[in-house]
Amino acid sequence: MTRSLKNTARRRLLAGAGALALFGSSPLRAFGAEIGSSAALGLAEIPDGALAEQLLYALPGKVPLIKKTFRPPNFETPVEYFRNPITPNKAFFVRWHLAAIPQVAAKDWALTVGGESAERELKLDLQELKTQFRPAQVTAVCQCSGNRRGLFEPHVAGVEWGVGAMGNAVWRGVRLKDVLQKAGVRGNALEVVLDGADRGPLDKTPDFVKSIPIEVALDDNTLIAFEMNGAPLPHWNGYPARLIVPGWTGTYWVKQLMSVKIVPTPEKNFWMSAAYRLPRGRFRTPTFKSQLYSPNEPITTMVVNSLVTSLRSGQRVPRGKPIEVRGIAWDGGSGVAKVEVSADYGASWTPAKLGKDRGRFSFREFALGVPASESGARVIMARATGNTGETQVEQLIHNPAGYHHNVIQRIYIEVV
Ligand SMILES: Nc1nc2c(c(=O)[nH]1)N[C@H]1C(S)=C(S)[C@@H](COP(=O)(O)O)O[C@H]1N2
Ligand SMILES: [Mo]
Repeated sequence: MTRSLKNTARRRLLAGAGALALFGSSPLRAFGAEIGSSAALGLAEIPDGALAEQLLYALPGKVPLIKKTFRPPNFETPVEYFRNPITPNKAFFVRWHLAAIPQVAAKDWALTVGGESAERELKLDLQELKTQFRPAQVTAVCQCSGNRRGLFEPHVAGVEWGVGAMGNAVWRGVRLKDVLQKAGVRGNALEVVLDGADRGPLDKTPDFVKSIPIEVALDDNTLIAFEMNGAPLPHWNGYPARLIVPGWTGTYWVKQLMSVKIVPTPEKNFWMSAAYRLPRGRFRTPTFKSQLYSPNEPITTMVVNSLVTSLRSGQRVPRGKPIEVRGIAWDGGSGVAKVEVSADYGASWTPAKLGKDRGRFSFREFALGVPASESGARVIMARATGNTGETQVEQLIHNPAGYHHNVIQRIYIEVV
């Protein structure tokens, strides 16, 4: 390690320690809150950034989560929960755009399937949905497009998420494909439009309606789920049924799903034509071909990413014992090919051991013991690569809405 690097590392270490000291004196001393600060995550240069203050709050049925906004409810999962490759329902993040979220009772709920490109209209209650179609299951990451937006430099507007606007669950339900085929898919079908029960007549925000390409709707992995990790979906995560679009960012995973329409033209409501868009060609993710009517394009699949869950910047670790670098990695559905760890600011990389393969849409655990025979400052980095060959970036790829943050963490620790 060069002298200047060592000095930088020390400064960061102190900055991280400062942020930790701040939490030490607060009543909200959960480790998740500490590790959630931008400095502790090794993802921001400034320790007193947007994420330095973390308020924990428990919604009904949830453990205390990091509160971003109350109306609409936006709550993120503290890092400590990501030590489990499956995110518990009670700790799963909550993201809504509209303030009026109804309590939906199973007995009152029905799903309407129709649209101009459907042969017929169906109305299915929960029992019919569960019994008329073959069950299907997938383990998949739901991550908000704007996860880590709060770490953008320069800053962008929106919910200032840390790293916890994501979760991994075993989703069980039926294939959207089977439901669509029961309604009959006409040859001119282009998109499938999804609407949930949430809407606010008093809200100025337009109703939250999303569409997906017909090929994605007909993919075997796209589900209408009514179970999450073996239990009914929590209210906050879309009870009684939601869409699961493995590999695609959370925005398409419409909750409290009420209406599915097969259509021959692109859906152009606000949530498709204005929100959740990226400058065209900036990322190497698949293109949503029917939505290319403006200079930007809809976000589609997630970019490859990882999160170290065993260390935080500012931490001191004992000399003579390997430094345990553990965490999770995921991508947009190709599956994690490898995770490499560096303890010398990226000069050399060592492959970590990957954990159990739960399928290509799931979090994949990784672990590596890094020798720590000498005392001094270290910079720990982890870099995931997907089966497409795509790897995490060193420099943020900026975009106006603050999506796709997958910058490699730089965690400053000290071996003592
Ligand atoms: N009905 C409805 N579904 C929705 C949303 C919403 O506002 N309303 N938000 C979407 C977005 S942007 C995300 S990131 C995910 C979040 O899922 P979760 O709250 O279960 O974590 O839900 C999606 N489904
Ligand atoms: Mo989102």
